[in-house]
Amino acid sequence: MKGLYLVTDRGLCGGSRLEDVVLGSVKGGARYVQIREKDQSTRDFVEEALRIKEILVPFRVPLIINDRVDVALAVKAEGVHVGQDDMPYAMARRLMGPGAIVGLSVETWEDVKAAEALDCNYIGVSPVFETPTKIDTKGAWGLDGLSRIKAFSRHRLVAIGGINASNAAQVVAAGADCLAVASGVCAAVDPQAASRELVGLIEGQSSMKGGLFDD
Ligand code: TZP
Ligand code: MG
Repeated sequence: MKGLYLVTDRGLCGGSRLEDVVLGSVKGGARYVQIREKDQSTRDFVEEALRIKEILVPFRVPLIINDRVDVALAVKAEGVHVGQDDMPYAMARRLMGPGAIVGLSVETWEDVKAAEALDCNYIGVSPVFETPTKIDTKGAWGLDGLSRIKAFSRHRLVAIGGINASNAAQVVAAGADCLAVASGVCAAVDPQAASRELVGLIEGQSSMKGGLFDD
């Protein structure tokens, strides 16, 4: 399984509507979309998630909600992504159910080791590179850290942080199954073209195809 995983950031969309960025990205081949909202009211978050879900349905692209299990349940999203300071993984899994996609960020080796005991659908290697999109991190894993996690972990790896067309192939070569990208798509002049380029780079590094639901 290889694929482009869009992580939304409304603040990076410039003059474009987030919905148009999402539509462009899935037309360009994004396989997963995570809505990440850090300072939006619950009402606005839920309404935005419903609008985006409608966009994704015809593409059969799963909707993943960052942090907010309540929002994910309310809009019947296919998944949720939790970090180490969010609702504990086991609680999120219990609420979302066994068929949902539940992803977990790993920021330290302790997180990577602890995740081995969990049935998460993937671990988010966070961040691979330093990025202005998220500055409250515990430092970057680098390609070397990513390779070491690949060698150690039984989980699929979603790499995130500072990934763009200039480094995507290297990140896949280092062991990423999916590339999660925010600014590289949201801030692009043409999100569809940017997504298509990233998908091409991922597929160029991979002979395998599939999805997070595939085993
Ligand atoms: N988690 C770790 S890095 C990051 C998140 C949400 C931001 C990724 O954004 P970008 O612009 O693709 O570096
Ligand atoms: Mg979080």
